[in-house]
Amino acid sequence: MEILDERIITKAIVENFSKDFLDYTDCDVAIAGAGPSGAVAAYYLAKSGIKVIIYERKLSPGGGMWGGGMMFPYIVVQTEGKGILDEFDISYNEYQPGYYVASSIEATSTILSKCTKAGAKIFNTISIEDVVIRENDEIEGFVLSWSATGIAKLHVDPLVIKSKIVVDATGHDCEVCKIVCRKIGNKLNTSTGTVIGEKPMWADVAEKHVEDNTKEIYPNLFVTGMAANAVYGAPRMGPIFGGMLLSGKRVAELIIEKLK
Ligand code: 48F
Repeated sequence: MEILDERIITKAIVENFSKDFLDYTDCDVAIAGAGPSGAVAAYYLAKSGIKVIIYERKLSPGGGMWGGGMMFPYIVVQTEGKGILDEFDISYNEYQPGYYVASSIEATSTILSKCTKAGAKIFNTISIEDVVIRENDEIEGFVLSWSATGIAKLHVDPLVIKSKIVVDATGHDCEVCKIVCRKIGNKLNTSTGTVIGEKPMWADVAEKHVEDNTKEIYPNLFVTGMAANAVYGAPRMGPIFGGMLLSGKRVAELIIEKLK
C-alpha cells in the first residue's frame, strides 16, 4: 500500500466542501433545519429535480426524531402517515389499530439517507441567523454563520446565499419566522401578523392541524413541521410523527407548484 499523505486528505475535504458551498450560493430552495419535516421536504423536492439545500445548526441532522419519546427510541405514526413510512422503507409494527411503531434510529437515519441520496444537500453545523429582503419585500435568501461562532459568542460577520424559496423547518422555535417579525414587523400570514406561539400538548388536534398550517407564510417563506403549528398557535403533539412527515411532503408539493 502507498504511504498515505495527510495533505491530500486535507485538500480533498476542503476542496469538496468549498465546491459544494459555492455551488449552493444560488439555489431553488434553502431549508433551515434538518428535522423530520425539513428532511422529508428536501427528499420530495430533490426527487422532483429541484436544487435544495438544508442548513442544520447541530452536528447531527435529524432534529427531535432521534430521541423518540423521553429518549425511549421509538416513534409512533398514525394511519395517515403510514404511506410515508412505506415510501421510505422504514419498518414498523402495528401496536394497536391505527398506531404504528418504528425505531426512532431507523426512521431518522433512513430519512436522512434517502434525502441525500435523492440529491438534497445537507450542511451541518451552520445556523441561519437572518434573511435577505429587498425592495419588493420578498425574501431572497438566508444569512448564515457557523453555529460555533454563536456558541462562542464571537463577533464575526456572516455570509449570504440566494434562494428562490426559503423554508422555516426549525421546529418549536420557528426561528426564521421570528427573525422576519423582528426585522420588518408583524407581516406574517397569521391572524395577528405575528408568531402566535405553540399551545399545550394535544396530539389529536395538533396532528390534524399541522398539514393545514403548512403554508407560504410570507412571500417566498414557507413554514413546515412543528414550526407551522407554533406560528399559527396550534398545540404540540409529542412523539407522534405522522404530522411531521405529511407536513414535509405538503410543503414540497406547495413549493413545486409555486416554482412551476
Ligand atoms: O425540532 P425538529 O425535529 O423540527 P420538526 O421537523 O420536527 C418536530 C419533532 O422533532 C418534534 C415534534 C413532533 O413530533 O414535536 O419536536 O418540526 O428539527 C428542527 C431542526 O432545526 C434546527 C435544529 O437544530 C433541529 O435539528 N435548527 C433550529 N434553528 C435553526 C436550525 C437555525 N436557526 N438554523 C439552522 N438550523
